[in-house]
Amino acid sequence: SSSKLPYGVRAKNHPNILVRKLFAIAEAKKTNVTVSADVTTTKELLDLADQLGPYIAVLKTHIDILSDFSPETTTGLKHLAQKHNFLIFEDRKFIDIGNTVQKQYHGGALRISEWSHIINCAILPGEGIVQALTQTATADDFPYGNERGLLILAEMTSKGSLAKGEYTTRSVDYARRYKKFVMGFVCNRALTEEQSTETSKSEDEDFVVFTTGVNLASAGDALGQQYQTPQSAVARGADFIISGRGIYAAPDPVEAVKRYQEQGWNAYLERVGL
Ligand code: 5BU
Repeated sequence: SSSKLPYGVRAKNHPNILVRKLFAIAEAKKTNVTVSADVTTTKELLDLADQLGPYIAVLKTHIDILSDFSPETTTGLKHLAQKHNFLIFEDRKFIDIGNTVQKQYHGGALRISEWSHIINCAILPGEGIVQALTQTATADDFPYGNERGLLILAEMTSKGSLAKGEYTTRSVDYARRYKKFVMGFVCNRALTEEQSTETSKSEDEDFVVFTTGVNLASAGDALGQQYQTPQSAVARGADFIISGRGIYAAPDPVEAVKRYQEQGWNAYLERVGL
């Protein structure tokens, strides 16, 4: 399966331009780390992005937790993404009818489509949510064309998560149906062998796996979060490991991100046999 192939090979063959860019960044910077920058002021967010930028492939945001969000927040983020060569992933988890999510994604108060390369959605509303977001991002007048992608939230890390079984299988079905915009999944393992009666794996399919809940120092938190190490996440199929508090709340976030980078990268080398 594609998880045994080096990022560089996947970059060359991939039909989706944004995925190519993502794998090329990983290869160039030797990192599969996504930092979840869950701080609550613009200054903290931009400082973190500038400090950690050299060691990450993707910066994940929750833009709605900032107490002082303004256009300066996203102008700053875009600038730092260019300076350090990383992608931005707004973890907005769209979950509504198609007509609503189109307006939440493109336009609105947060203008997410303008600055976030990667977004995600849950499929609780059904296939229509994926169809609607794909329609917006592939329209002739959509200004950011090939530089945007969608991850389907196929599983969650929290205790008792209901994102399993048929929900997860459907996530894979919809990804296969809307490959133009869907680049992969947020999930806890490679889903490439997931098969339903409706869709089956195609020869050239190569979905990207982002795994959250990565932490070297802790097994979980008091609110149901469950952690694993970079090594175990990558061994189970993560192409990109997402860590928040393990990095930004460490005494020295730069020292921490370098540790996650090294461990995530070594686990990747081991998985692909390099
Ligand atoms: P942490 O500090 O590493 O626990 O932060 C994890 C981040 O990933 C946080 O922003 C969550 O909103 C996000 N997350 C998650 O923890 N688990 C999931 O299943 C998904 C997202 Br989807």
